[in-house]
Amino acid sequence: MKALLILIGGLAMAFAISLDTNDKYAKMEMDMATDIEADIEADIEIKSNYNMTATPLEDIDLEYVHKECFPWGVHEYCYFPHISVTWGDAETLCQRWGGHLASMNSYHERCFLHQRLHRRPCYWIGFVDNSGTNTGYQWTDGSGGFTFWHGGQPDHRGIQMCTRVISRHGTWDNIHCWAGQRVLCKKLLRI
Ligand SMILES: [Ca+2]
Repeated sequence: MKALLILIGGLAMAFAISLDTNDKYAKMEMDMATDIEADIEADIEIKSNYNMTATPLEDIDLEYVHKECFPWGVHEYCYFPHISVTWGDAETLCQRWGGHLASMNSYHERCFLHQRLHRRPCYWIGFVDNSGTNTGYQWTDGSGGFTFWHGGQPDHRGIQMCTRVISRHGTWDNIHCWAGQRVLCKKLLRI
């Protein structure tokens, strides 16, 4: 009887492990499908969004413009999801708010912002190549040390010199600075 109980217990455990393993494989397959879908969406976004019309900053009532803000560590981030401005106007807007266009200085910071922006439109960030060589990108807030370009980016050397984050994918794409994009700002919190 004892041997029978041990056998039944063993079979039950093997069945449970098998189910758990199947769940893991199913989740891995689902994650891979999601990644491929996000890649396709990001590629479509890269090709379709270059000529988005920008609204001049002076035509926007900054007192009432919609923004959503949230803290993370010693910084506060604000994104402006309902306006579309040039990269230069976006940096000006962030400076008026007390910061700069957002920098991303670590993988954790990138992941955090990706979670916040996931499935929203593309946003300007503060990475600009004033050298026109595609090798001189610098953050407007003076920070550095991390990049997360989308595959094949940065491209169009000397023509696309400003950077946006592709929100669906969390990767970066350089585009024409005069294109209209949403705005993501970052500033140091006063503690
Ligand atoms: Ca590009």
